[in-house]
Order: sequence, then C-alpha cells, then structure tokens
Amino acid sequence: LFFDRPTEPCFMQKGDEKAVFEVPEHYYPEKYRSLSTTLSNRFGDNASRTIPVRNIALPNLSLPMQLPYNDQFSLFVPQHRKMAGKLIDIFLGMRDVEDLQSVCSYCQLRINPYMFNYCLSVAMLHRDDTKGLNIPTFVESFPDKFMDPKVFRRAREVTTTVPSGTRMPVVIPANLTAADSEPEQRVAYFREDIGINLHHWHWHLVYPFEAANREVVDKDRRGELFYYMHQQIIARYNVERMCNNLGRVTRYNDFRAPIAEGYFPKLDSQVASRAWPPRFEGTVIRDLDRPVDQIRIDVSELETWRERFLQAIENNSVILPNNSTMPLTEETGIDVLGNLMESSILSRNRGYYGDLHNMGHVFISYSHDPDHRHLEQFGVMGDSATAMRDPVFYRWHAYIDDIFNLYKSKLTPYANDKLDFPGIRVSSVEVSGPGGANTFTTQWEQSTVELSRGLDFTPRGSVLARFTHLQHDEFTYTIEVNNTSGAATMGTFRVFVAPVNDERGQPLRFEDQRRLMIELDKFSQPLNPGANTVRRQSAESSVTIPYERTFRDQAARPGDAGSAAAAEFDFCGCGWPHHMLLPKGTAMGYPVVLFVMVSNWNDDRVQQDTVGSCNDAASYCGIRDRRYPDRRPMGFPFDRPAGAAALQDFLTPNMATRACTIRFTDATRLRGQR
Ligand code: CUO
Repeated sequence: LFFDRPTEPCFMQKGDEKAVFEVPEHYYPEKYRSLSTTLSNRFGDNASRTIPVRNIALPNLSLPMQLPYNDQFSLFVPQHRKMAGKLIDIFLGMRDVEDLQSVCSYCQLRINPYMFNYCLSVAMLHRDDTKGLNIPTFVESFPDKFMDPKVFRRAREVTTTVPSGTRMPVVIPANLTAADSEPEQRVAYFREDIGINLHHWHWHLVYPFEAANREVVDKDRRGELFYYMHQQIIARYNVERMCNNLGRVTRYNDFRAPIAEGYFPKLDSQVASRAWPPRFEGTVIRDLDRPVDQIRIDVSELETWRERFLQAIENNSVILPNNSTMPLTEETGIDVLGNLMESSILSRNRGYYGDLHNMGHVFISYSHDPDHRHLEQFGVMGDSATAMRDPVFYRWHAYIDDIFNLYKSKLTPYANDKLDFPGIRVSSVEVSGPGGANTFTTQWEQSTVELSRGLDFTPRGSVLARFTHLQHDEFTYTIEVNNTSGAATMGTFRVFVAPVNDERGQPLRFEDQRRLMIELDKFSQPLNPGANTVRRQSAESSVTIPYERTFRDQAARPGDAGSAAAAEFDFCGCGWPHHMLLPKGTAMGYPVVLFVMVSNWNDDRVQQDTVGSCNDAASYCGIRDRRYPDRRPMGFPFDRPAGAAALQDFLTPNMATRACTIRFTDATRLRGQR
C-alpha cells in the first residue's frame, strides 16, 4: 500500500481495498496536524480496512529528510546516494514488520516519494521478513517517468467523468519525442520502450552500487554483470540501429567535444511538477558547481579517472589505497574492473579511480545547468528509470564498453580445449515460427498498463494506458546434437544471434561480429548417447521475462489465490522485456546468423540450490541470493577476441550456425490477437 498513489498520505484510503493507516497523532506533518482527528475520521469512514500503526521511538531521519519532498531524486548524485543509504539502513534496522510499517507511515508523509519508493524496495528485497512480499511494478507507481504527461491529464478527465469499469484506455501516441527529420528517431521505439526502461531501473534496484550495509551491494560477480548487462544493451542497440539504416553508435570519449545529439524528453515529473529538462544539440559538458546538490567537480577529474583506469588495464593491475598493487586475474579481473568503473562501494580504490561511470551520467545530466543558475534539475541521464531514453546514454555506455573491451582484448584467446566439447557434435540448428523456416517475424503490438495507482488525488478505479511497442512471433529452436561419447551427459546450450553484414553491406569480421552477438537463451539439457533432437521455445529465454512480469503487479490481490511464484515479483521484475527479445529487422528480411554452442555442463555448472528462486532472466540479472549460475565468463564464448577472421573459422564441432532473417511487418495488432 505504501507504493500506491505515492504522494497521497497513508491516512487516506490506499489501494483498491481502501485501507487506511491509523497513525499516531504526532506522525501527521504540520500541514495536516490541526486536522488529524477530522481527517482520519473522514478518510476512515468508508474504508474497508484500518491498519493500526504502532507508535515507536522514531529513528533520526534528518539526513534523508534533507531532500525536499518535491525534488527529483537520483542515485547517481552522491549526496542523494548518501541519504538513500541512510534510509535503507534505517529500514533494514527495524526490528520487525510492524516497526517497519510504522516508520514507513511516518516517512511516507515526509520523505521524497521517489527516494522513499527506492529505499523501501531495496529494504524489502533484503529483509528476511519481507523477501516474499510484492513490490508493485514501478511504472504503476510512477507512470510519469515513462510516458507523455498528456496521458495523465486525459486519465484525470476519464476518472472524473466516466464510472470505473466502463473506461476506455487512454492512448499514448507512438513516436512522439521528435520528427522524422531526426535520424535518431528511428530507434526511439527502442530507447523509449517502457519495458526496457523498467528493466534498467529494476536492474539497478537489484544491484545497488552503494548502501551502508555492504551485503546489499556485495553480490556474486556484480561488477562483471554490470559490464555484461550493459554490453548486451549496446550490442542490442547497435543491431537495432543497423536494422534502421543507422551506423553503430559513436562512443562518447572526448569529454571536451560537443554532444551532437539533442534530446527533448517530453516527460513531466508529477512529484516535482516540472518538465524534465532537455539537452540541446551540440551541448558540451562543463565543470559542475551545484551547492544545492553538494556537487563540485571539474571535467578534468573525469579525465584523470579515465587515465588511471586505462593505466590499470595497461598494467594489468590496480593500485590499492595503501599503494600496493593487485594484479587483475583472468578469473576476477573483469569483476574488479566493473566495480571500479561503475563505481560501487566494492571498488578497490574509489579515492584513486573515482566514480567514472556514475559521474559521466551526472555531468551529462547537468550539462544544461552546470552551476544551478537556472534552478533546473537533472535531465533523463540522471535517473536509471529514464536514462535509456536519451541517445547519449548509448554513446556513454559504448565508450565504457570499449574500455572493458580493451581489457578483454588482453586476455589469451580461448584455445580449442576451452571451446570444444569432445564427443558432442552439433549437426544443425534451425528455427521455425509463423514466418516459416529460419525466418523471425516482428510487428507492432498494442498493450495496456494500469495507471490508477500512480494517479494521486483522483477518483478511484482502474484506468489503463495503451501503448505501442515492438513484438515478435514466438518461435522454436530445433537443435540436432550427436553424442558419440558413449555415455549420457549434460550440455549447456548457448544461443546467440548477430548481424551478418556491416553498415555498407560488407560481411562483418569476427572481431566486429562477436561484439554484436546478442544472447537469446542459455539452458542445460541432458544428452543421451547417439542422436538427440533438442527443441526449445523462444518464450523460455533465460534473458527475458514475460510481458506480465514486466508490467503487471504479480501480488496476490485480496481475493486472489496467489502463488509462490507470484510472490517473487520483486526480484523477478528484473529481466529484459520479452517483447524486445529480437531486433526489429526489416521489411525485406534483415540477414542474421543464429549461433548455438553446447558446452560441457560439468565445466559450467555452479553447485547450488535454486529451487523456489526466481531465475528465469538469470543471464542479465543473476539469481537472487545465489551465485551467477554459469562458471564461464559472462558472454562466453564471445567475451574476448579470437584468432578467427570470420565466424566460420571460429566454430568447433560442438557449435553450429544458421543463416536467418528477421522480417518486419509494419502493422499493429492488439495484445492477444494473432
Ligand atoms: Cu545502467 Cu549507466 O549504468 O546506467
């Protein structure tokens, strides 16, 4: 209930069940206090449930309360991070759920709603007594971060004039942030996809980079996953661009050069009652001096950190705070660098290597008002829920990925003994779907998302927003595997797809192609001696989560039967949205190569119990409270260069490829229609 209608006080009716919190009188903020009795009576009268709130000795909330209630909140801003860290700590430190509920009632009336939502989400993910509880999908709590504000005006109109139950969905027009004369607009459907932005927000929620409680951050291979998940975003975005006749993204590596791309978000913050600021074409990042955010930093500092980072790669070792050096090993080097780069509190030396990635977000997001003279807040790059809308996000992360790749390029290429699986031969791989053999098919689809939980101070009842997004038809992989080892064994199937040609229609060299390899799936499967036919559905992908989990509240609502799986929404909300599994393709059929490798599961597996844990998007999100479920480097076997000139030269007998196309039809269907 604390997630519903974020700025409506908790002594008003919350949620569909019309619950009202009965808070101690001194919990009321000043503006409501004189009315405390009448208010609770008024709002309690037709409530179907009153929830008594325990009167506790309140912790010191002065630090998190420094952020004004109606400001924006950004994890990338160090001061906000500190405040959030403190609040998470307070939430984690509450003795039991009753006390947590009590402090939340107090906070909900005083703490910035974005920060409150974030900190409570993190705390619920990490407290033993709340782990199974549902966290509503973020787009329902803060739809303003994902869609045109016109929608909310229209939704208010609808909720006020049309009775609940007979309301038509409010339509969000597609492609509204720029005209066709802006070439970047061709991939706006990707950048501004609600599911993609939700995934990114969720990923950073599950993998926070700072918290007073180290356990919250210290997850298995989190630095490496930071590298890999973002590497995959760049690969996917590049392929999406190539499908739309755009070149691969230009990395942002010269911090003194103007940023060619402008971005006008057309988003309003309902909490801050402000439009998100735009960035004009040709903007240059400048030294920041914003006392209000306690940020004072020069662009040269970003350059210094970058030089030190490159030096670490050059020397294959990092300098520790005591001036000794720690070598980067093949096993953990990328993980160390990931944490150093982001940087998270797991950084081995934040004092020296700084905060390169996060501050890049900060510099760019304040480039329109570096000294706060216009009293403007950060742009979309400053918030993990909105950053992926902006073309510059991909330029920044393309550069970061390039730096990681510099490190990966120093590793010894995999020898055949690392790649091959003796006795296992993949004789063929195929896909089939409604488009026929080896043709993937895509089109537009319209789906709806619930808005009412994010609409403060409006009449109750459901109101939906209808939006348009890319969708693909489901398909089946058929993989023929011959096991000549004479015994049953287990294989790990690694499925990728990549473009075949570059922007000029020339065949991609292996080195370029491997960096465009998009992971589609990874699964293990027993292999009997002799011939095996393995079939796998696209919907089972280890990369994606189903539409329902991206967009729907999975909690058992009152009256629902509910299920254990449903209760795991909190972690399971992380995952690439299934509707974006494939790039768009082209009307002619975009040529791609499908790749499958079967590796030896005995070399890959991580021994752990994963029963009951949410692991269906493990490739990009890991498994909650478990180790990353694959011992190989993330992105294996394409995480590093090889001697091969072309993909065909790279193949060992346990791999196979198939030429396919992705055919796009410019038609729109409603969800559920075929
Ligand atoms: Cu996900 Cu830069 O890390 O946004």
